[in-house]
Amino acid sequence: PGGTILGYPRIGRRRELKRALEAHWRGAIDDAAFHEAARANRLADLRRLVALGLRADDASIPVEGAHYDHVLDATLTFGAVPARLRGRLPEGLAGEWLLARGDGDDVPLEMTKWLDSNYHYLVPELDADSTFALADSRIVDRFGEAGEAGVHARPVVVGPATYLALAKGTGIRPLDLAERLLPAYAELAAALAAAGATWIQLDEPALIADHDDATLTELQAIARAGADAARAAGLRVLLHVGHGDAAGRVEPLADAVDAIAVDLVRGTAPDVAAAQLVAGVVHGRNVWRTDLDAALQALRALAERGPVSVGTSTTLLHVPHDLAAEQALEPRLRSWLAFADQKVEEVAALAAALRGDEVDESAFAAARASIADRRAAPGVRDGGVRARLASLPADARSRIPYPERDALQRAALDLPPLPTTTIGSFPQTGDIRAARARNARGELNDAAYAEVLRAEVRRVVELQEELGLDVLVHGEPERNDMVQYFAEHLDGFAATEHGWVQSYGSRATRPSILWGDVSRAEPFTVEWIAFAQSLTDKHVKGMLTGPVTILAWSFVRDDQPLAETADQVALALADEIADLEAAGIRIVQVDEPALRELLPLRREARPAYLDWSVRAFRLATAAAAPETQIHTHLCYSEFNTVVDAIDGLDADVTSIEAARSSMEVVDALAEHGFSRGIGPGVYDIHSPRVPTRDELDELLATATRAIPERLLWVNPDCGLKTRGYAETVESLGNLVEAARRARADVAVR
Ligand code: THG
Ligand code: ZN
Repeated sequence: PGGTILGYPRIGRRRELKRALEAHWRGAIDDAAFHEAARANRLADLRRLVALGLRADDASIPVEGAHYDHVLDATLTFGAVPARLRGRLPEGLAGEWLLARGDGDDVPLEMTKWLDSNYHYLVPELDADSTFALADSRIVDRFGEAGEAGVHARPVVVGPATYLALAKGTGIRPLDLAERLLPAYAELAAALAAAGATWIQLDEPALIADHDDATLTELQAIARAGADAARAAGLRVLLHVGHGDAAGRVEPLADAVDAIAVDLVRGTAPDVAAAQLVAGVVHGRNVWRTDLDAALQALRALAERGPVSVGTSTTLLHVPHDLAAEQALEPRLRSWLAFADQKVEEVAALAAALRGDEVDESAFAAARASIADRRAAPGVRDGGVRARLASLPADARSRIPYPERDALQRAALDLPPLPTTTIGSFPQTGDIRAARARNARGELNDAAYAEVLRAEVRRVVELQEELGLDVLVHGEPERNDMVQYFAEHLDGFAATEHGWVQSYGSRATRPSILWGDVSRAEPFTVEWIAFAQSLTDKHVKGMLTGPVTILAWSFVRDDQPLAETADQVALALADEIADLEAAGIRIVQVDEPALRELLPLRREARPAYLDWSVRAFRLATAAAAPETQIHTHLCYSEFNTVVDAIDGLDADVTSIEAARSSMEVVDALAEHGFSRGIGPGVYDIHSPRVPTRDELDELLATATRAIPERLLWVNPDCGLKTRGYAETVESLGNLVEAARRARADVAVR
């Protein structure tokens, strides 16, 4: 192919797929109507890709089009039903939704992050009795359907090495099931060939992640066998890895495939002369325009080594559909950006230039001008921000030693043993969302909207007092999304109107665009926290999002190291903390749920990441008075890889997810000798179930066995934003009682 992309957003330009999914789940549309909506969405995307300049006749256009998740599609395609549902998984959409969303006692497949992206996939559940066969025709059908749009497409499927590497095995090692799985890939390839397909794209990003040598060799062998199976059926194979440096990982596969798509934004080109190199020079993960001159130069250099074509560095799943939808974006900023559709045009322009025909000089000139303009634009470099960072005092990242702070805080805060608190957000009711939407449409004026929010804060504070919680929160009704809210109030950021990126299933976020030097013009959380504090004698926590999470959930400028950008965000947060303190707030929580998420896939890159991320957090928090208690919250359980970093954050209190893993993390912390305040979540907020008295007692007892009582806090796993009020009230009531019983036990001992 002349130019290609490795994947395209699937949720629809106006989130049509989200609407169809949720309508079907509500029962508002039937199966046929859902399928029709999903099909129309896929066909619209294919036509769009042709219009944008991809060739329709030579498998340049990928077709994937999952309803919910592409890993789930592989699970369904190969009939890999989890043991607990075997023999009773409903046919069709009902079965698909059962795996994706669960129903009653049938829990859904676990969801976890796709490599180092913000996309969450459904984890295959495999065991010794797992079998695989071509059980579902969706991949074949979608290839045929593309023909209706006049597109001879390239079907995409997760490759066997990656499918197994991302699976969870019970009683077996998933990779040991390769022999059983591969024939199912052969069946799929045969069916595609019979339907007229000429190429298949096997996504094998697992080849890029961190593995010991033996595992890497094994993954390579499985990927090769998958390619062999496809070729045996007469298909040509595009092996797509993406997600970092492919050099040293894919060379042994070069003779087994026809083309290899690699990420040249974050990696180097492997020497794969036997196969065509699909050079991923257009960034699939960010939204900045490509430097077309530099890309073309790189492509020409590669072309001297062997056959080359133009590609994106990864699928475009991780960027929004189309910049053209962003009419409210500041025009100058807009001129620096490329969303999925603009990236397709970049690929097409580069492909034409590489072929040597029809060089679109205007595209190259526009890219050149855009990059020069961005470099020189006001706000991209702010002298004040830079001067402040350059002249940080030597102690800007350290507080006095924890034991001294701890003594001061105990005296200042007067909290009971095993203090109870929540993570920050309370249920976002339909009323709040509706008021926000009406305010955005201009139907509810700002004063009236603020009154709705204040009424909610009042209700949340009263509720917490009634429940008897010790450290209160204001509930965050004013925040749409924790990162977006910050981006809207800090200089250097822009928000989009329609820039949705799928997070999981029907859910999406609109990542903010961090384009310039970051600073804070004026306080933006103080008014809310101070209002809540005025309603109670208990302490109200200030609630902030940490620098790493703000970066992780935004599209971040690519013209300086992340460490530098993180430090700028940190200083803006430090300013907010200072103002919270000045308003009388004694406890401030700085959340870093994404600390683990940004952790590089490759081990060798981790120390540098952990160093800058920890330093940024400390810069945000170290200027707080020693009496001010700094909390942080992290949203995951498997955190052995970052436990040193958590320690390095030097927060006074850290709350973490623990209930779902029955407090396993507590042992890891105890082993590590963690010596500051810790709140292992005793209640799993990801489920509407109300935790029982016995469960809470049991989890708290486990925690008190491993962690000194003087360090222990009692809190849920995470924020309550997605929960309903009824279950929240009941659960928190049980939590407070459990803490009281545990306190009594402690007093007896
Ligand atoms: N904020 C941001 N990024 C995130 C999370 C977040 N990434 C990781 C994790 N949390 C992803 N989880 C979710 C959970 C819910 C939703 C999105 C991501 C969600 N979205 C609404 C939807 O799709 O309908 C839209 C919300 C909105 O209006 O902004 O429910 O918390 N930045
Ligand atoms: Zn959380």
